Amino acid sequence: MYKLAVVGATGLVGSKMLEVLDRKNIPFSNLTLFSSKKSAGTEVQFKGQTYVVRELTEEAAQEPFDYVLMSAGGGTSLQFSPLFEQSGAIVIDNSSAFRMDDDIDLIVPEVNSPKLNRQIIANPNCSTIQSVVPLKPLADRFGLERVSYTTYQAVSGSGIAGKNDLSNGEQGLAPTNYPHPIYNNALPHIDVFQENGYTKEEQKMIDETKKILEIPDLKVTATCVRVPVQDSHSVAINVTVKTPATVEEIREVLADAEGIVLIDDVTNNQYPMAVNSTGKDEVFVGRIRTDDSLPNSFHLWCTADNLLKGAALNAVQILEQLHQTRSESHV
Ligand code: 11C
Repeated sequence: MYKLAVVGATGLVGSKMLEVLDRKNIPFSNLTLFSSKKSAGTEVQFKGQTYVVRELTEEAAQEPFDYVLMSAGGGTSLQFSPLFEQSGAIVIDNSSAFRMDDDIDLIVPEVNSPKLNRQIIANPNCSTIQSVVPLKPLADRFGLERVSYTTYQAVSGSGIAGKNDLSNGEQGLAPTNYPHPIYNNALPHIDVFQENGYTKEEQKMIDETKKILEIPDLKVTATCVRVPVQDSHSVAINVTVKTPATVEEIREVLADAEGIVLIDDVTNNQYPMAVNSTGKDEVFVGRIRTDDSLPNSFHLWCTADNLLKGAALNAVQILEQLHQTRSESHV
């Protein structure tokens, strides 16, 4: 039985982590909830018990935990994750603070497993997670040459502030989180712009895809767009494979893959949609067709709940994966 801590327990992703833990069979004996000073003292119900959220301090991060689910932003993670690690915990961190460090595992359980050179495991970016789930079985079967992403990302990716901008915009109020109204609009701008003209979100998709799939020379590009959708990200994936494939073969591979639901029946107007992905664990894939402008190239349309598979669920699945590995090694 493990001692588990959830950091950022009152945020959108932290609350989802608790929701997912509630329905998963992970044996922990002791749960501690942490937040910033501002939210400390909040009472949270979990499995019929009331938990009072504690402020995360450097002292608290030196208490003995087995696992820490961390969803508190990059700065907090940089400060506290190494302290939890030094005290013996394995930290599963939802921020981007450590993702691209060479000794840090960046994990999507359907795709790869941790090597644990460090006891901090990074949970990838939400759009990247849902994209590599279908790309991995295609990489294994056909090899990958090039990937081009265009995303249609929900406002919940920006937390409560993003959701408020959309609902307030509907009432005619000015945005406070985004630089422009998101209501009735589409913003080709997620996270900050870099010198190369790409946003940080686009750069994360490019870099993280190569790291998770372990294909450093994969050609990847991305355009990330915020759309007026409350929950669930959609990604248009254009992929060039290395060996010839047919649409039927791509469908077969994806239909058999773990964590994917194929919805691809255009004669009956059936394809994945954000509204149908919300609240679901799987990644939904459809609109599979050839891209006739390039050899061996295909279009896929992929949706997933960005707070579940894109964040909280993936983090808890990493915990399950670790638990399973530990149980097997004790057999
Ligand atoms: C968004 N994808 O929708 C972002 C949120 O790399 O963990 C998550 C950012 C990240 O705004």
